[in-house]
Amino acid sequence: MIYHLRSAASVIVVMGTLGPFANLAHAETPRPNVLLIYTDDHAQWAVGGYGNKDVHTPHMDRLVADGMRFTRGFTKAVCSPSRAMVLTGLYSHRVGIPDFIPHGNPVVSGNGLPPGTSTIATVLKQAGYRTGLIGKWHLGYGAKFYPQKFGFDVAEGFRYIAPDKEIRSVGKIPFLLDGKEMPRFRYDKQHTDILTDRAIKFIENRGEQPFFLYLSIYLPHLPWEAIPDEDRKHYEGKNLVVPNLSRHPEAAISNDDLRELMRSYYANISCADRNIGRVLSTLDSLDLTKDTLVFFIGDNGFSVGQHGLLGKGNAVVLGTKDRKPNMFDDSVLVPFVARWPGVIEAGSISDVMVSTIDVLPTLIDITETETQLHLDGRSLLPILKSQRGVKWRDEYCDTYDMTYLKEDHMRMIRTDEWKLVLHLNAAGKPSPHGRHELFNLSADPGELKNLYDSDNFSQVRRSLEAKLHKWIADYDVR
Ligand SMILES: [Ca+2]
Repeated sequence: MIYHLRSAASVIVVMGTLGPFANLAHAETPRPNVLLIYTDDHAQWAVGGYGNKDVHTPHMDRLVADGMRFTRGFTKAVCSPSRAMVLTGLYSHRVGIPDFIPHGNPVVSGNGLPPGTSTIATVLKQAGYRTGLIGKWHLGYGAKFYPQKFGFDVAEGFRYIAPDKEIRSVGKIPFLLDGKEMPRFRYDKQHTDILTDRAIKFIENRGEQPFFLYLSIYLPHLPWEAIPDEDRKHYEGKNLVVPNLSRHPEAAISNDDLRELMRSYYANISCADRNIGRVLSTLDSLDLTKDTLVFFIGDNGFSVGQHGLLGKGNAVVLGTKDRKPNMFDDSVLVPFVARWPGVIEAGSISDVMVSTIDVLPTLIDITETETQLHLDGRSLLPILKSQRGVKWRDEYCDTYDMTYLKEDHMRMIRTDEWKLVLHLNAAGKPSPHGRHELFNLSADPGELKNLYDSDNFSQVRRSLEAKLHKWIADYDVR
């Protein structure tokens, strides 16, 4: 089912227009628990419930079967800005996080979510929820950026980008428990199993309040190591389907090696899936499933051979160290699933273009929280309730300012049929690191044929450019 909306609307307007539905939801299911499962570098194509026959994801597939699957769920092309968007309901340029925040860089390691920024946690805490983050934060490293400063009652995980090889084996980077570093924390099993133990404990200790749990799983982010055999066994000896590299002679890798990479990517996803299953079982055993709204979303997409790349918006050309700044669907399209028994029809599918910026407005709508926040996203509640005739956005625009590794400021507009991406330098001129792109997604969903310079499509290009420039002006993009 496809809905259309012509104009942007602030959350205040959305709340006003959706009042009756919100009241209905409130009366039927007052203040559900909210579980936001965020996997890391997880492309939409890498979930069984989205049609992948190779990957073993029975628990993600259960969420798809029992809830609503969005076929066009967008987010940012890399980690930190994606996390800013889902937590704040704002495009990441609004909070000054254009790219991932590297902890090894002394200049930018002082960056983070601006103190005082409202998040899902501050809003739901104000509404009476107990709030928790288990897992990855990646919105700043110093004490002023601790998750507790942004509404989280509980925060456990690692402050850094991703646990690396060391942390997986001997735990040299301290584990963070409630704002206190635990340098002697014992890593007796895979960190996702440890974090899931903590998530289950958070749910079991929920008390009388409804809870908001942001379960931010580090997988399947690189490096792909130390995954338990029980998660690898699904792929042993299997002739996994991999992208055809014949169109990408620049990719310096054999098909066998590419298949091995795919095996590792899938094993990491299955490890995440198994642990998601443990959390869902906890909800079942505590009789909380029907009272819990679950979002399952990837923080950004990923290519394992698509476009000849390995990675996301700052992917490398396979087998090389050359970076390819991009906003391909494989980098910005993610699994985006919502389950709320009794409210969301099981097995429903929506083709509207939604984004992680829509999550917080949805939660404000559902909980009827009074707020003066002006957010970029809009409430998904009428779509989740399969209301007919809902007006929705006709196009989705976003940016990705790649500022580390290689500089390229990308500006994207995507409709059902077309995608235009401008690649600019810091001065707004064409970037030396990427050509402007125009793809016909109906004829070329793999975004392989760039039509930007084709005279046959110059009218389409100009129309999209005009809309994109209007969005850039309306949303204060610099
Ligand atoms: Ca990521």
